[in-house]
Amino acid sequence: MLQYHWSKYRDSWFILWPVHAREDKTRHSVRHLHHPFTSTVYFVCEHACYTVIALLLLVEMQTFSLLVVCFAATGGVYAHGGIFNYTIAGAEYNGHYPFLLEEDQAESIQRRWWPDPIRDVGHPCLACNRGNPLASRHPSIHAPIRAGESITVFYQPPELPNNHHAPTEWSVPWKNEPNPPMKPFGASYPWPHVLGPMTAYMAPCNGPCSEFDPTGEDKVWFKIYESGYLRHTDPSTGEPYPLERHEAWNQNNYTTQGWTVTIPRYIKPGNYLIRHEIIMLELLPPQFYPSCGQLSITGEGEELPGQAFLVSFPGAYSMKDPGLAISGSLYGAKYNYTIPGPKVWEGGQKG
Ligand SMILES: [Cu+2]
Repeated sequence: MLQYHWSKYRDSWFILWPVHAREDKTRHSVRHLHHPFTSTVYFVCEHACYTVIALLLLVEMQTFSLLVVCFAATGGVYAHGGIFNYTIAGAEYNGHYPFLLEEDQAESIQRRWWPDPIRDVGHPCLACNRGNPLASRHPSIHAPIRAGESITVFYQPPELPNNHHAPTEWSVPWKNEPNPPMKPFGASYPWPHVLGPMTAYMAPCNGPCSEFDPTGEDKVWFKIYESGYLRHTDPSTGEPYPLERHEAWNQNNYTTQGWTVTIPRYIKPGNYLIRHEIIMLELLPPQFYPSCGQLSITGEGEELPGQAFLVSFPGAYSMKDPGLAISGSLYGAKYNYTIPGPKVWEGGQKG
């Protein structure tokens, strides 16, 4: 039996594990944070087992310390997150909620997604994620927006309907998928990650986006937004926050308040996919959380990026990219970070 400490931090339950204790990197459900005040490694509970423990511990919190014996137990239940709602040119759109059956939901602008992350730069669903069970079709709705207007996305899960039906079968669309994949937590599970870059890409659908496949070797994607390491100064030290600190990343703000991206001002009108992506760098391999929404863009622009800005998914990333190779090693890393992928297309901002 081992001694653990529990604490509530950023609305998540954490377990404090002595730093010399066993480090199990094979279990994704565990993530590590280096506490600034103690030489202790935090392991975040993402298992249902721990949710039960956490509830039990609510009673015991005053003691701030107790014995836990089932830490090694692994459930099959994971939960992560993604974009649940969009505000596009001032109009609100529900996303396609992954913890509800596809046929139980109204049409959405969002392609069906899966909160369990993608962990491979070569994953065939890296472009637009995948459903669980897999989506049987793409949405037909496109959100209207003028070039130069903005889109805000929200990672807070909505309340579940009382009598919702959760999926009962799991999809394993690829050999490297975890088995079993995520089982939805619904509204009980807010976005849990902080450390890593945020990027947004677009791809022209050249017709209805419901008939457009943006995956594979075709270089159709270009980046319109990126935010990585902020290099903000820690007032208590006068030094930049290191990469392991929440304050060093924009996720710290946007995934709770909404993340706003502006459509390039002079982009050529038409139907486009917009792909928001957060990469989680705390573990190796890194975790990719892409999500795609369908837009119908109007405006007077005529611009599209040149070949140098275009990438494919998969294909845009390599584990040799410095911004991905660093995953799992943020602690003690230097004060810089290189966001993976192509340069942001600035063309829409000229004029
Ligand atoms: Cu996660």
